[in-house]
Amino acid sequence: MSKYDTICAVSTASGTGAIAVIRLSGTESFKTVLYIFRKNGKPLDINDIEPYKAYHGEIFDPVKDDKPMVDEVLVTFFKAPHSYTGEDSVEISCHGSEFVQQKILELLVVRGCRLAAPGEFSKRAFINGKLDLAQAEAVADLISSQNEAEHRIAVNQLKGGFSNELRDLRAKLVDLTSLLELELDFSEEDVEFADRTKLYEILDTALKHIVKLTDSFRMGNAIKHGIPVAIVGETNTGKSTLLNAILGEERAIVSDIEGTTRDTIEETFTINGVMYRFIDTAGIRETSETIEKIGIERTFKKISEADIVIGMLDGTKELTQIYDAAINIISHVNLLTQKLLLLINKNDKIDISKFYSINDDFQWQIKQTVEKNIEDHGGYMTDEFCYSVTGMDLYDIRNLMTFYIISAKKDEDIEQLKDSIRFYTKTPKLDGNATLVTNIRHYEALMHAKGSLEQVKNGMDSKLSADLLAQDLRQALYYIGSITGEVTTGEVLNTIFGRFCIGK
Ligand SMILES: Nc1nc2c(ncn2[C@@H]2O[C@H](COP(=O)(O)OP(=O)(O)OP(=O)(O)O)[C@@H](O)[C@H]2O)c(=O)[nH]1
Ligand SMILES: [Mg+2]
Repeated sequence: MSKYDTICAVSTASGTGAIAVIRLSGTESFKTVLYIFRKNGKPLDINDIEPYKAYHGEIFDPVKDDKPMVDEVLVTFFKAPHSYTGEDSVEISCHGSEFVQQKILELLVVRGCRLAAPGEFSKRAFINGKLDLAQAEAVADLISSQNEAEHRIAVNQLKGGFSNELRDLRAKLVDLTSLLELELDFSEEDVEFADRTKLYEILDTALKHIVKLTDSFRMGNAIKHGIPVAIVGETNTGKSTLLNAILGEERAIVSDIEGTTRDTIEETFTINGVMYRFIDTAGIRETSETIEKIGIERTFKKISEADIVIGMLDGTKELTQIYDAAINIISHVNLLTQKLLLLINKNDKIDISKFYSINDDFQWQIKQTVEKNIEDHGGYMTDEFCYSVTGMDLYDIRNLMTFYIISAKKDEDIEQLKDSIRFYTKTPKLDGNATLVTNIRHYEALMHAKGSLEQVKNGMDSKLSADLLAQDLRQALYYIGSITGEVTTGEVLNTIFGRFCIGK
């Protein structure tokens, strides 16, 4: 299989649409199409083709005696290197019938074209230097983007914003390496050319830069996959009912049997342009049942990964039980980094006046739990701080139990809840140039680079020789280069492009 063979694929979504686009790329693509294309009943001469112009005509079957028309089409020719792949390419816009699409592909394959593998067009664009790896991955992100924030990140990455930042970073580190390597050449003479203070300075800026990028991953990931909102609480509190109500569909099974939900159920939902990932979890209770136990372990894992935790409490229970359940939930979140919304559910079945006079002892316990939580995570409670992490002031915390008394079965309560969720979400400030890392491959490479740079720093602290320092620096350079594909292996390319769809 030569890198130069000509490939073809349907590039539009599979199924029947008004039109479909079939794409070809490779040295033979013009010739192949001309063999099955006629304009005004006549074939076109390859030398007369004007690229970037749409030709109206017919695809016909040249093998059959009567040379029947297959479809009426528009054909555009792209001359290398000015095409997506950097090779000669052709796009055939045909009618969207699946039969027509398959028939045209068949005619192309009979003429020697090969069906493209997933992502092969983008892979060729990368090999031919039209896109770097991060940009090629941005193409995939752009195609799958579902909201404004996702779209903006993908466009920025596609335009090369992220790649440029990495190039700057790399340039700094290359400077550093060459300074150290200069010392190597004179190692016999035991001199230090590279000013160590200057080295520390460059290293620190590079590290800061990397940390900024890796820190953005949590946000980037939230934008790409939805901000995680875990719905947790004891069994039968109405968690699944709430999930269904938010989504407006019967996604999770609801029943009055305790322990109905055994596994986590995740579904995305967009509120005011921000995508959330709501996670219904197995109800927390003491159980000896193995599978349910695993489910509950997952619940705790989901709590720790969520940005927002919705703690469901059953309002029909005894006050003391509700308080205990609330305290249990509070103690499982990190109020410094996570938002907690405690909901007392089933208000349609209770007399809410029972919450008006809260038992002092329990108020005090809840306040203690909140304060301890914040202190445990290295924070300090002031009224202002309390508000910033919980969205409630100290007074509210003391009266936590009177806060959100809702019914998961009442539409107006659900609408209010959605408003609160939106209100408590710190939306990322995304100016057009903000670089957010959204790709796990990039994140891992940056974390490795960070590790290597920290090694260099430690090495300098303990006065390691220049050659050992340079070795770690080269490692860092390798990892950064792997993001844009400056250094890469065939295997890595295959995994990356293999995740694309065919025709991309
Ligand atoms: N009256 C009333 N009943 C509710 C409300 N929300 C949920 N329920 C009922 O409470 C019972 C349990 O609801 P689920 O949503 O299955 O509870 P869950 O928390 O998911 O329970 P597990 O999956 O067992 O942990 C069902 O019978 C629901 O119809 C509510 O606001 N009012
Ligand atoms: Mg459930």
